[in-house]
Amino acid sequence: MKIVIVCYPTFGGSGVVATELGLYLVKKGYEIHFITYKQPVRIQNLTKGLHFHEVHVPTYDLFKYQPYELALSSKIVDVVKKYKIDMLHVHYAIPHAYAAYMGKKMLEDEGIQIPMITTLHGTDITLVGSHPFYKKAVQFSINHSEYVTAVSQSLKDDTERLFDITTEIKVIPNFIDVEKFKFKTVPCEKGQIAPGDQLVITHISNFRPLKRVIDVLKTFKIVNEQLNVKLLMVGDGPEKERAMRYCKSHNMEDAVLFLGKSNQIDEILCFSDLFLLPSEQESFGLAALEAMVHRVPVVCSDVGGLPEVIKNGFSGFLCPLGDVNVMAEKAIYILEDSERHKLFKHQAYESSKKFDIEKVISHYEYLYREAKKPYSG
Ligand code: GMT
Repeated sequence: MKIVIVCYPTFGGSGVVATELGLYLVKKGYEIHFITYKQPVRIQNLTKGLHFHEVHVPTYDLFKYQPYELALSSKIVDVVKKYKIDMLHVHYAIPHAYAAYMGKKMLEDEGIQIPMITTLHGTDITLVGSHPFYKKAVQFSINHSEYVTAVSQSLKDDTERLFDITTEIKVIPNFIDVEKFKFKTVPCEKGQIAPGDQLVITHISNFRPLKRVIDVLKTFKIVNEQLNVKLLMVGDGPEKERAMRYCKSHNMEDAVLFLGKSNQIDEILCFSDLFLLPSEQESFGLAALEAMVHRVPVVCSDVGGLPEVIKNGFSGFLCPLGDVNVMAEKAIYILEDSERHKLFKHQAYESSKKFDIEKVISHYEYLYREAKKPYSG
């Protein structure tokens, strides 16, 4: 089957999910065509069956905003026709679902019918999509997709609460290649970061306000008063400077390392002892799942889809949003006793198996087969 995947090419969760899905499908014999404005970061080489088509938007002075959706829908039309594509799978509703719908309509005009699957990832619904400026267009493109998927039950519920949805939404969670992490293939060179028996707490995000990075620092500060710990802050974004200023004003500069955007997430998680994710909203929490597969227990806020990923008291703890005292208490509980810590590490890994790539992707494959049926004539 030949599938076009439209996604963001960046480090963000939706782009990672779309890219890993495409790469896995290629291994299974599908022909995958990524359409986006830059080669996705997780794709190093284009191999047989794996294509990338760049959406180029030339700047023109008349436009205050360059019309990316137009260029994207035209590119979709070209690629579908040239490669005889069977299916469009768009990740993140804005503006991808809208642009794909336009592409689909243009193709219909030429007698080409193509089904479209839209995968909702989170902020496209909860933060941006439901804004009155976008709501009508997002709702329209969701309702005109043949199939719609959401990455958690919580996101499905949010979508149905915030929009008038007429298409059934199927829940297909984020996934991880558990087999790849079964044995530690990368050497965990913890010594370079944390000397002796110092414990490493990690936070990875895009440092947007909803990630509440100051809560990470406040929680860490309490833990640091009782245990020998170091904090790794991985990623970059609007709240990073504020976070750095917080560390300076609280004399935490030696205990907190800001590593910026990293290509070495596996290496970092390999020597991490605990993961903090105090987000205000998280439709699934792919970063938490990535931590778990590396045997890192997670202390996070009890919001969105996180309770579907973290089993409270087993793979980590779900805490009231913004309650840094409870988060610190739970982090200390896990870390202070090495036997208990070992158990939580094992349980975090065991919990990650529920989201193994093999199991989850079969749900997408089922949808592809279903969506193709009426069009195969
Ligand atoms: O918030 C992020 O980390 C980025 C964002 C995105 O859209 O790329 O992530 C969203 O999609 C991920 C993949 O489905 C989910 O795991 C994240 O929980 C979700 N983020 C939020 O809901 C805030």
